[in-house]
Amino acid sequence: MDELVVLKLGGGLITEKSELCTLKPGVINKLAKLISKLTGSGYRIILVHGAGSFGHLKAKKWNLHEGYIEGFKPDDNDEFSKQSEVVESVRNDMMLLNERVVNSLQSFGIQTKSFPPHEWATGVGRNFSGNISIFENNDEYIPVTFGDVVNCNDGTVFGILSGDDICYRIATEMGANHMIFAMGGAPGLMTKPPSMPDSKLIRIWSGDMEFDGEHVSNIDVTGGIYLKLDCAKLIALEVPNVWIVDGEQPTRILEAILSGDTIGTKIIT
Ligand code: IP8
Repeated sequence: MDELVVLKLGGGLITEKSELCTLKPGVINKLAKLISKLTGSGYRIILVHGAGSFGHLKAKKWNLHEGYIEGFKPDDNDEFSKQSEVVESVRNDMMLLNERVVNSLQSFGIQTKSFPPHEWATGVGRNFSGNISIFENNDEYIPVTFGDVVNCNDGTVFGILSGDDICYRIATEMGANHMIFAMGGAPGLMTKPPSMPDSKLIRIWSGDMEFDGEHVSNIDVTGGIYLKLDCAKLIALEVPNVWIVDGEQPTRILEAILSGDTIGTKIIT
C-alpha cells in the first residue's frame, strides 16, 4: 500500500468560524485519530488545513486579500495601526493553529513536519510560486501546510493563499490517489445553503450541475465553497478519488478512501 492521500481540513471544521481564534479541539482530536488509522493502514498523507477564525476575520477587516493599500485603516479601531502589523499577526495566529493541529496528531503518535507557506510560497491563486517537491514522500513524518498570508511580487506586496489552491498543486503535482476536502456544517455539496430545510446532498457533482452555495463573504476572504469546487473539478481531471465530505464524521473520510463510496459528494469530471 503506497497510495497518497491529500487531506484538506476546512477552517470551518477545525475552528469556530465567527469567534476569533477559537478552536474545535474535540473535532481536531477525532480527525487526528482518523489520520493515525490511515497511516497505520499504510497510506501516505499530506495534510493541508484552512484558517477559519485564525485567519479570515482579521484578514477581512484589514483587507489583506486585496494586498497593500497605502494608509488603509478599518472603520472601527482595533489593536493594530497598519496592515503590515496584521500580516504578522495573522501569520502568528496561523502558526498557532498549526501547532494545535500537529500537537493533536503527535498525541496519537504521528510525527509531522510543518511547512508554513509564508516561508516557501509567493503569490496567490493556483499559479503561486513555490517548490512543491518539499512535500515529496517521506516515510518519517506527515507534511502539514495551511492557508496563509504570503508575499506577492506583483505590486500587491502580500495576499491570501488559500489551502484549497495549495491542495490543487500538491494533489496534481505529487500524483495523489485521493483528494478529500473535509468540511464542517454539511454532509457535502448541497443543492441550497445547508441551513435551508429543503437543501439536499448532491452525491455526485460533475461541474455542470446547478447549486446555490452559501458563501459567507463577510467572513471568508478566499472563496468558500466556490473556490473549493473550482479546485476539486481541476483535481478530478488527474486524481481518481476526489470527495467533499463532512469532516465531523471521520468514518466517511475513511470510507471514501477505503471503498470509494460514502455519504458525501464525489467530484467527477
Ligand atoms: O481557509 C485562508 O486559507 P483557507 C488563509 O484554506 C487565511 O482558504 C490566512 C485567511
